[in-house]
Amino acid sequence: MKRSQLHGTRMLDAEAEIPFNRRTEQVEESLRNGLESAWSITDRTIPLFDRNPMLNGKYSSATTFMGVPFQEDMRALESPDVVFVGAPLDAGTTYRSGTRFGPEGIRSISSLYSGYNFELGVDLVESLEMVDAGDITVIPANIEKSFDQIDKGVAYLHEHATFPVVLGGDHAIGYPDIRGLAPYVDGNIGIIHFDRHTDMSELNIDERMHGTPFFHATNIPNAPPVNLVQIGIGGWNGSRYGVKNARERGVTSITMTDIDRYGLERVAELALEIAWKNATCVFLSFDIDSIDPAFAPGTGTPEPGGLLPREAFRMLQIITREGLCGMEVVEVSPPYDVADTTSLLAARVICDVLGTLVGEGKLGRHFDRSETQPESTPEPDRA
Ligand SMILES: [Mn+2]
Repeated sequence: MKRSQLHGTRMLDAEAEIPFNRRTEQVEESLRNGLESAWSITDRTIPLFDRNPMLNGKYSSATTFMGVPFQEDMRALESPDVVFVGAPLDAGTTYRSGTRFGPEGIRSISSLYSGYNFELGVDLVESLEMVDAGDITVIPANIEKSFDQIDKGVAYLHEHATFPVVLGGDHAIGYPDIRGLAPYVDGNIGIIHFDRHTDMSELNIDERMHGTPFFHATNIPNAPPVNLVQIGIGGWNGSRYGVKNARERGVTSITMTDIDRYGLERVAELALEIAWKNATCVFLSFDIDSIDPAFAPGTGTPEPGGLLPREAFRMLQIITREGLCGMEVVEVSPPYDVADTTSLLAARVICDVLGTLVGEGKLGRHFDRSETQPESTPEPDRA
C-alpha cells in the first residue's frame, strides 16, 4: 500500500478543488462592517468588531442583549444612547477560566427581560436608543493585543458619544476599557469598582492579568487612584501585593465589614463622594464575584461572604445617581454557572444601572466634557 492510495491523500488534493470565493467575500465583508483592528494585530483580515463567522462572529438581533437591534455595520454607527459590546476574554484568568462565554451567557438570558421595570417605573425601550455591537475580536492567546483591540473598540464607541456597556470577559478588560475612555474625558475619571478583590497588583504570573486592571488604569494620568473606590473587598483569595499598592496610592477600599457596620446607604454615598471629587465623570466596574457565590457561582475566583443581590442593587441605585460615562460587568463564567443565575444577575445589574440613569435623567452620553462638577456633593437625603 502506498501513501497515494490513502483516502486522506485524495482529500488533501480535493480541498484544492473547492472554491474559496464565498469565504473570501465573508472575510472582506466582515472587515468592512467590523472595521480595522488595532495596529498590533498582524493578520489584517481580522476585524476589530467580530463579524467573521470563521472567528466567532455569530450575533444577530436574535441573540443581542435584550433583543435590541444588532449593529452589523459599525461604519454606520450613529450616536445611540447605549451600545452593548462583548469582550470575550479569559486569557486574564489566573484560576478558573470560561469568561470568554460571558457575553454569550449574559445576552442569552437577557431575553428574559422586556426592558420595563415596575419598581423603577422605567421602560428602557421607550427611553433609550440601544444597539448591540456584538463582540470585539480579542486574541485568545495574547493579552496585550487583546487590550489594544478592546481599547480601540471602546474608544470608537466613545468617539460616537454613546454609553458603552461592556460585557466581560475577565477583569483584565478593566484596564483597556478605561484606557479607551480616558482620551475622551476632559478631566479626571472616577472609578467605582465592585469586587471581593482589590485587583491592584502590577502583574499576576508575569502578565497583566485579571488581578491587575486598576494598577494600570490608575497609571493613566486622568484616572487618579484617589478617585478609585472599591466596594465589597474581603476574603481569603486576594493578593497582598495588590493591597500594598492600593494603600500606597491612596485607593479607597470598602470592605464587607464596612458595609455591615455603616450600612449600604452611607457606604454608597461615601463612594459617590470620593469617586466624583474633582472628577468629570465616573466609570462603573462591576465584578460579579462581589455578589456571594451562593447567588453567583459562575465565576472564576468565588469568595464566600459577598453581597446579597438586593444589597448590590440598592448600592447601584445610589452610586449611579450622579451619572456614569460607561460600565463593564466582568467575570461571568457560564461553564461554572448553575441555571444561568450568574448571567441573569449580570443582566440585572446592567438593566438596573440603565434604569437608574434614565430615572435620574443622567445618561452617560449627555455628560458634557467641558462641564465641571459642582464643588460639593449634596448632603444625602436621609428621609
Ligand atoms: Mn474579583
